[in-house]
Amino acid sequence: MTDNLYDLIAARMPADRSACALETHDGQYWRWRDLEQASARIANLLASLQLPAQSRIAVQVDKSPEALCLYLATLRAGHVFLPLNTAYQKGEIAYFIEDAEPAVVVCMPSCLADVSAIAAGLGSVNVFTLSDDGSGSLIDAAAPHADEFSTVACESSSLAAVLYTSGTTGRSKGAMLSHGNLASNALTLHSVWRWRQDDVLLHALPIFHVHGLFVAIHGALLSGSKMIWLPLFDAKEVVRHLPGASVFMGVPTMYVRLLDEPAFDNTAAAGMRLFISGSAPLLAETFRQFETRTGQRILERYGMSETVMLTSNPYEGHRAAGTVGLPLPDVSVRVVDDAGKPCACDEVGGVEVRGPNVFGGYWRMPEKTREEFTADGWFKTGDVGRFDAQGYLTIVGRSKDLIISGGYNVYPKEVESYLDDMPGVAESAVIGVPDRDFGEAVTAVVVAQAGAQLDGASMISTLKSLIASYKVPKRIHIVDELPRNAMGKVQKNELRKQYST
Ligand code: MLC
Ligand code: AMP
Repeated sequence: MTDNLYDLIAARMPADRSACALETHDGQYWRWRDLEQASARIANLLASLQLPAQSRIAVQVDKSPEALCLYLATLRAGHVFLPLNTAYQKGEIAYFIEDAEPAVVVCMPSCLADVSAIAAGLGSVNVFTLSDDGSGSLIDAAAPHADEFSTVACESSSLAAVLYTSGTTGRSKGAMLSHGNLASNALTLHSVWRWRQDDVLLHALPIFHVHGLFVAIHGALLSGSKMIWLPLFDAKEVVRHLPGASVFMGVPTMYVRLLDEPAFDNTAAAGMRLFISGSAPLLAETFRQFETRTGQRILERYGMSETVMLTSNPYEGHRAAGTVGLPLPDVSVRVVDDAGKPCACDEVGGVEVRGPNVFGGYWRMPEKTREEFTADGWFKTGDVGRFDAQGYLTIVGRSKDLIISGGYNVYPKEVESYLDDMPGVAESAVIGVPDRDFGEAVTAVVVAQAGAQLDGASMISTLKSLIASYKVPKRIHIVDELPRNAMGKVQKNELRKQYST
């Protein structure tokens, strides 16, 4: 056995490979053997392409069991998985493909023409399709291949995945995660959340981010536990499947929507062992309402693409509303002041982390990587928090100009750059305002050029053709000028106060 993460997964599959690994909302039944064989066929296809080791395999596809097999196949073949949000538009995809230089791109059939055009400009990129029903040229091409595959040996430091996260400058950065990063974090979570083989994970998250792909899927795979696989989050569907499940993971928006669902009550949740929340702050109010409704206390944890998971409220012991809990056993977390000196208890400062889970750096951005680490090797998360006397961490804000909407990160700078390019726009400021459903709602405040007439609604529809719809402001306010401080810097705090209703 090598340090390839797939070896660890395979070693922990149930001995009985005919047991159910995954069941879909529409009645598909995948045995562990099916996952092994389907991923082997795709791994053999990748091997037949004779790609250099550690080639990037870029994937922008809807959620399906075959997409999971593609992830496993990429690990098995020693390549690097590069998942992309299905909401990304053509211009965004072009950036990722040009930056990551993947050897293979697997896309939704509806995007084939655009992706092929982008790929054609880059030389030898293999393009395949995979649709939400699991059909596509990828599966056709893999079908004749053998359903056994000898997993490629990897070091713990070998790259397993690149996850793009937007940057404060507006340019997305690819966080490079190794087999060792992913394995160590998955094993730690397996133990702290007391995963069991008879658990059933109700999986309703997207699989192109850390939460749905690594935290949720690795949790189930490393425990040999079955997953119930929903194509997307729908509160009614979740309630319908809860009686067959024991673990659920979601972003706070999902918990708010579940609480809005009258059928969601303590009977529906009675068989559940664990509800976990993360990716964005869970309001203490949501935590309390959830407990009142179901008798269960949501376990909140905290992490990010660059580090996978960092802290968690305890499985046994006090789950403190509004906190993200305690550092995971093998993760070091500190809160420091502006001079880098550790803060005292209850003092607010920057959150920094170190551990086997922390990524190796940003793809082809050595400068940026250096900036984000301290001289003594701690990664600066960009989150601001404080520890209490019991060692629980509370995230109180962010030093990075970032909006988190429904668990998706939106960097204002990126949206502002698209707004500023629009005819008639003099300048813009993008802020997050509190929103009951999404936590924060992206909102833009725009100044028109002298004599220009701007129409917020048509600007919104133009933006939708350019960027992922979750980044598009829900509202655009047209104003005469933006508030500035003495240094001439736009006062976003003032705007947030003014436009928070
Ligand atoms: C969808 N929309 C959003 C949105 N999601 N707008 C703002 N923020 C979001 N998150 C848009 C849609 O495009 C649509 O626009 C409109 O809102 C209504 O869509 P909807 O049908 O209500 O949305 P839905 O499809 O139900 O999606 C909501 C959601 C989804 C919460 C289920 O956003 C989601 O799955 N979020 C999870 C994100 C996630 O996995 N994050 C983990 C990152 S990893 P229009 O205009 O077309 O009508 C990470 C690390 C860690 O952060 O710690 O885990
Ligand atoms: P991403 O870059 O998409 O992985 O998002 C990571 C960011 O999400 C973190 O840096 C935090 O700002 C935020 N985050 C994740 N989990 C939590 C949480 N439980 N509470 C508050 N913020 C969170």
